[in-house]
Amino acid sequence: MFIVFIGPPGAGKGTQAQRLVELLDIPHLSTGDMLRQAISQETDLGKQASQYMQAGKLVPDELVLQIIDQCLGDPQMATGCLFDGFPRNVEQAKALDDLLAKRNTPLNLVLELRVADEELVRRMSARKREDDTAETIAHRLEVYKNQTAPVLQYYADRGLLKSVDGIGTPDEVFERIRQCLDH
Ligand code: B4P
Repeated sequence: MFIVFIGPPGAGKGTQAQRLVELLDIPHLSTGDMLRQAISQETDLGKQASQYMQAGKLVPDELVLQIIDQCLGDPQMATGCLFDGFPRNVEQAKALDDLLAKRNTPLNLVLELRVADEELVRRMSARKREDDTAETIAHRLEVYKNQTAPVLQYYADRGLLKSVDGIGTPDEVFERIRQCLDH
């Protein structure tokens, strides 16, 4: 099963993704985690990605798509995975369609996690990650509205989108996600 997990920054995608991959027993592919790992290991990719992440911008598509293409080549990903934080713009969504079509493995479901801006700011401010300064958070919310929100329409038009209320305890949110999967 191939699932895409979309939501604004700080919505709790990473938090819920960990539970979801355990439940479904599929690999977890988080572009954010992979980029942060590349930065901490000071790889070429990390050096290129760092300036964008610090500024709250999207990392260029060609870098992100290289990672995804490489990961999808792994036999562990042959029958499914959870894409967490990817795709983040319509170009990435189209590129993912092409990559999956080449492998004859269409996307099964797109889950949107919905959280209001005030709560997002509260969660990210409490997290204190390097890219969670007030200025960067504000920019990331803008980027989400301008570049990532259109991806929701892209998937809604294909009948793949299901939306989940992300307000509540992590257990409550996960229960809603489980109900979505049951349907
Ligand atoms: P990501 O790593 O994807 O992270 P995120 O959107 O900031 O957070 P997430 O939604 O996973 O929230 P979390 O569970 O941590 O992106 C970081 C950056 O990487 C981007 O800005 C971009 O620069 C770059 N990037 C990544 N993918 C890219 C792509 N495809 N293309 C280009 N650039 C890309 O939760 C947030 C906090 O809330 C945590 O502290 C958590 O404990 C808390 N929380 C979670 N659930 C909660 C709940 N129910 N109640 C209260 N608190 C909760």
